[in-house]
Amino acid sequence: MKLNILKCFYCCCTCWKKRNTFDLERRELNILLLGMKSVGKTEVGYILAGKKRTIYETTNGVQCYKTRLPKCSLAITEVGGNRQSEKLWHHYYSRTMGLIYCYDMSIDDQQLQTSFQLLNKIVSHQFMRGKVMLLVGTKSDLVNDTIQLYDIENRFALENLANKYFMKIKTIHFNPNKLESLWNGIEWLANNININYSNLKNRIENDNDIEKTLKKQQQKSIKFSNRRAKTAPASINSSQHRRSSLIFPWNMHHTNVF
Ligand SMILES: Nc1nc2c(ncn2[C@@H]2O[C@H](COP(=O)(O)OP(=O)(O)OP(=O)(O)O)[C@@H](O)[C@H]2O)c(=O)[nH]1
Ligand SMILES: [Mg+2]
Repeated sequence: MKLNILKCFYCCCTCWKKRNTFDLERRELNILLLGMKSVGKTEVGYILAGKKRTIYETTNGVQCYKTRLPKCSLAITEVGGNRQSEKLWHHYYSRTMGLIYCYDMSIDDQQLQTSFQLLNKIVSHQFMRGKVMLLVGTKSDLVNDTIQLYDIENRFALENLANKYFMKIKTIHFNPNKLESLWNGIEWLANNININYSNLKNRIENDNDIEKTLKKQQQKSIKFSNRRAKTAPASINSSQHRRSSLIFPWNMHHTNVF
């Protein structure tokens, strides 16, 4: 009897251990890759996916990259940085676990400020608060006097930003000829997500539910506002009342780079 109990206990422990290891191996972390137009998001994405880049076009819509790390894999989603694509960024906030935000280190001060204003807008969004962010200063190979990371941290008060929105932020330089810093940053990002994985997963489920409800309400109000008023003059053509074609992410151009 005693032996049976011991056997059973041993079996349960092995199963539990196996299940946890298996779960960790299967883990796929959803990461969002954002930044202004031409800052180098696609460049970073291709390097992380281990693919050679042959097309140098701007990203219109979405591009996905897969990266395998020792303990998990990353599903990285880049959304283009042009004005049209920028409007779609928020559709991806609720399902993301971490953010890679790129800014160009070779641009002028005015554009740098714009880039950080955009970053503030992202992290203040209700679905992005409390998440992990890797801040990547790209094109550092193109500037002679590379801006020091602590200058960026001080100038844009990144510590305050992290405290205000309960985030973890790490800043790195990206130089396509020296990739060590990028890989260290990615490891940091993955580790921090893994530490908080189950909480983040629950949070994402909740946020997705909230987003669905908000979308339903929005669609209802669109339908309602498109209804023709009974008092409208007969000359108003019904086609004028047709629902405008909305831009939703599932209608967009979508490319996978695996
Ligand atoms: N020298 C150098 N060139 C870079 C670096 N990062 C990107 N580039 C170049 O900058 C150009 C724009 O880079 P992309 O990766 O296409 O920029 P993006 O952020 O994806 O741009 P959108 O998709 O339009 O939002 C390309 O010609 C890249 O080769 C870098 O770190 N160093
Ligand atoms: Mg791109």
